Amino acid sequence: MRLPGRCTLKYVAASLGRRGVFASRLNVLRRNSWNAAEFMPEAAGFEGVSGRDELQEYSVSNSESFWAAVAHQRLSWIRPFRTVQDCDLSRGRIKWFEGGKLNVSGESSVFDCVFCRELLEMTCRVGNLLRRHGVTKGDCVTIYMPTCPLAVVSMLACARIGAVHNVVFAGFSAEALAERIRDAESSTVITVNQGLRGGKVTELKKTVDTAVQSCPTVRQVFVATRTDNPFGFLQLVNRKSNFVLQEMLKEDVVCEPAAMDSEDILFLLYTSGSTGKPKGLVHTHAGYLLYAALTHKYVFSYQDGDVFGCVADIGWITGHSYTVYGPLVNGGTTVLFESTPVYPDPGRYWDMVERLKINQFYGAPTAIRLLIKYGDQWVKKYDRSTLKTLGSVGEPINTEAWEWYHRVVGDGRCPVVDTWWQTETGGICIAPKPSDPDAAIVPGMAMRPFFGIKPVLVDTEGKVLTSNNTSGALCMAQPWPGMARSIHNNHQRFLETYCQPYPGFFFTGDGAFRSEDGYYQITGRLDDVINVSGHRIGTAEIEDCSLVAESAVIGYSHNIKGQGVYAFVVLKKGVEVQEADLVKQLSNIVSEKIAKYASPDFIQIVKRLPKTRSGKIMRRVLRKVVECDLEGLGDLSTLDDPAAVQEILEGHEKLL
Ligand code: 6R9
Repeated sequence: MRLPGRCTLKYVAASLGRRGVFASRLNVLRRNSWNAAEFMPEAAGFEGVSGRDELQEYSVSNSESFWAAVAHQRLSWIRPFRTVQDCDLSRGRIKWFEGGKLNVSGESSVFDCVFCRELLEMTCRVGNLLRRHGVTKGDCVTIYMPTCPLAVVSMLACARIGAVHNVVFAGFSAEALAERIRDAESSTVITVNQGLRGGKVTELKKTVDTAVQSCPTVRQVFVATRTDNPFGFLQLVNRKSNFVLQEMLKEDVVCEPAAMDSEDILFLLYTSGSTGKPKGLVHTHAGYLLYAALTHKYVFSYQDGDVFGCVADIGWITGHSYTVYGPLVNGGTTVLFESTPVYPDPGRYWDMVERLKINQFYGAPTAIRLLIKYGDQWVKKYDRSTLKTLGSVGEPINTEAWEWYHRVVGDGRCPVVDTWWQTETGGICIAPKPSDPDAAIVPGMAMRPFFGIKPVLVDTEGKVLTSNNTSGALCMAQPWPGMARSIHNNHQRFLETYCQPYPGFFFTGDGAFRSEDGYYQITGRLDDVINVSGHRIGTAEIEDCSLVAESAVIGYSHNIKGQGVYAFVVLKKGVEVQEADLVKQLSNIVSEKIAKYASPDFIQIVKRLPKTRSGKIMRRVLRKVVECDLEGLGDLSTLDDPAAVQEILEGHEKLL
């Protein structure tokens, strides 16, 4: 029997049938009786606030009083905060709840549940292990593991001892991993001997071995055994290598949680930007945890005792906020999904919903689009009556996918929430819920800002667009506790990317449309970032990989992945290769340097790229060629050499 208010980890291992269940009660939030409240019990003290819209209005115009009340009531403070906020967006200064101290993995008030105890004990053991091996407050620990209990335990162990975790998606290559370890100046890496995903074995330990060769800051690597395959220790001069699982078991089950300042760093998470180098976004303890917990509770109507099924990998922000921190801070039950939606068959998600009695399911449109192709029978085979809310994240959800999700998966009775947010925002910023109970949801629209969020649309001149039925650059007009504080070791880049494009606002990099009714619809990135199966990748990162003279990478519309990668390349002079060989070679290079998902779907070899007279590649022209929109090619008079376009068009036709 599941008891309300216990944190439980339900682990769906890659190999079917192997399932562990772990749980813990995390101590940040005080339990509250949410059930009867239509909106937020915390809002009870706000004068004149009775409905959803009034609360929204109150939360942005009385931001200090709103966040103070929520933080006081919802977080357990070791020491209460002195100030609510000290923010200046124009200077990239963002501080919340200063003077406060807390620890997310603080000792539990309720440990009568065996699974809660198991998770806490493991967290303490790993915490002690790390401490004994010299990891101290503020040190960075890189976690290169698939979504599994030990990965979550490692994250929580870092939080417990005040170390900063840096989870790197286990699909990233050795080179991409090394770049992130070096940038984070990580002293310690935690990995598994091998990963298992969708029936395939991935050699994670070997990848780490390769990566750490070029990472002088790494003192030690801890390895957990995920498969029975034996592995050897890598010998590095003056460095250690340890075996986490065995060593951990020698440790004490009591590990004193460090009292963390609100603004101490909880984690770094690398994401792609429009230049080649990935950026390590910085998230801090109090504000992030509060925001993850609050959005988890209200966007998904999460109730005590519900089982939350977020299938995102912990290597992405969605896994951090809605597989790990949001549900656990809310004392809830969370599911760890380590596999793929089609292994061993396309019923995998719904089989899991039936077996684990999942109440909220949160996934990506790319998976939905893939599953549609296999037919409704894979869904209908399983009992989905426990489902209450369906969530979508990571990329725009097209109407067909939205409707199938709603009609087939949710039997037409579960609200579908299209949630817009980013690694930078820490948690969901725009979503159809919470809403008044009878308010309709518009398919494919993220719709409403969350409490405390004030979106604005800005035109190219920087003018705020006040009317509805208009599109512009999506910015946030005021800070909120969950937002990133900086880019690790590069605050200047943080300022340039987010704060300076529209002074006084936080620029998201996305464009949006605001409807006649004032609802938001995300229209896509405004920069050179593309979104492949919900994974962000900078076109410049791919371009930096190639061994060719010059390349231009663009995103094109792909019916499953959302966007695919199309690369135009110019070969070095005198290079004699078979086209097919080169295409294979380049794909391999991108897989090795970044990850498989970033590998181009199409590579077109061209003699030259269309450029302006000042030498800028005209990506707009390349996009139109790929979209086969000749009329949309527009004004080509600024082109340096108009013949380039004709050549490219001919080559493109051949490729198709
Ligand atoms: C949470 C996450 C962020 C970028 C973001 C936007 C796109 C995310 C979306 C969406 C349309 C949605 N995005 N959710 N676009 N509708 N509901 O995905 O974070 O990996 O940092 O990506 O993803 O372009 O800017 P992250």
